[in-house]
Amino acid sequence: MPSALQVLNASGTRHAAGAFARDVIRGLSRNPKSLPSKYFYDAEGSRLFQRITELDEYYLTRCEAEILETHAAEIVAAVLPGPLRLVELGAGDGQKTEILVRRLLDTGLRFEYVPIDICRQSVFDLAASFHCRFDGSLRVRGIVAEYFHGLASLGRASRRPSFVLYLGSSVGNFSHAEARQFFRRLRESLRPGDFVLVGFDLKKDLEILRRAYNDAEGVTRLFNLNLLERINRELSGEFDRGRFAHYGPYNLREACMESWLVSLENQEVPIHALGRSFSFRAWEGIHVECSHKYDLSQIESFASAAGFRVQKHFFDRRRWFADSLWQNV
Ligand code: AVJ
Repeated sequence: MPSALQVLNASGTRHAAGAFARDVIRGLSRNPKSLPSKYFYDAEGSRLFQRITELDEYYLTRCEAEILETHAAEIVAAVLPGPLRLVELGAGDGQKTEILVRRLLDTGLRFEYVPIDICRQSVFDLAASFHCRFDGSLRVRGIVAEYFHGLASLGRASRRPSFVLYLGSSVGNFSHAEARQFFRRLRESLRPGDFVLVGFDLKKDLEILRRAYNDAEGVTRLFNLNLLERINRELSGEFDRGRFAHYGPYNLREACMESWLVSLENQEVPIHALGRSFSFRAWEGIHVECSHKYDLSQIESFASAAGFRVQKHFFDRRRWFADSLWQNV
């Protein structure tokens, strides 16, 4: 296969600006106010998330890297003789993916790597760096799109079996109902025999969880505040970040870490591109994220409800995180 680098915009990104405006109006009109987590990831937000993954407190990324380092050979053996296409949903900087890519290449397999992400910058950087690193042996086709638009743009005609990576416990941002629907749609967009590897953060000591989302350096706080900054940048908002605090408690009922931005005073914030202002009472919160924590029975019920067969769960040595390998049967 010739070496190639391609970055495509799948349909669905064209109306992105309009969708952001609509979702901001909708979210800030709710009670309690909320903003969708997917808007964290503009260029600045993706950069801040990268910094989070390097924090001592944020164990998730290191646990998953350990899982992939330890079990790459077994994971690769389980998906052979395929795949001819390695798809990654929400690729980030690809550090963890590199481990699997090397293993797959070591088997002599020639395949295509397809990172799909809504952050244009992430896809460009990742596609370029993988293209350089594996020059000649890996075909890279980056797609800037929401996941299902990206998957649909791959085309159903191809005869290539796929291996889809959905790492990092990104699924944690979905409610359980949304996650069930997500996995069902994912299975519908795959062919029989295709594999998926899904990362899930596991339930654990609440103090470890609390620290992971309330780091001493305050990077998580900046990550959350970037959502308001993004409204300022893209919709001419007038949020003053000094007037909002970060609050990150664990919700036991839902088994998720919650992130809130809390208004420190009564305030009125104009968002000029929307032609209106939003008022905040002192101590009123904007809910910006849920990061769900799972146990194995939940993971297995997600898989079976969507029509996947669980091949195996892979763990780090502390069992803080799981990568679960499923096959579309
Ligand atoms: C990228 C969604 C997996 O929920 O742990 C990190 C995002 N938020 N710190 C997570 C995040 C605050 C992260 N995910």
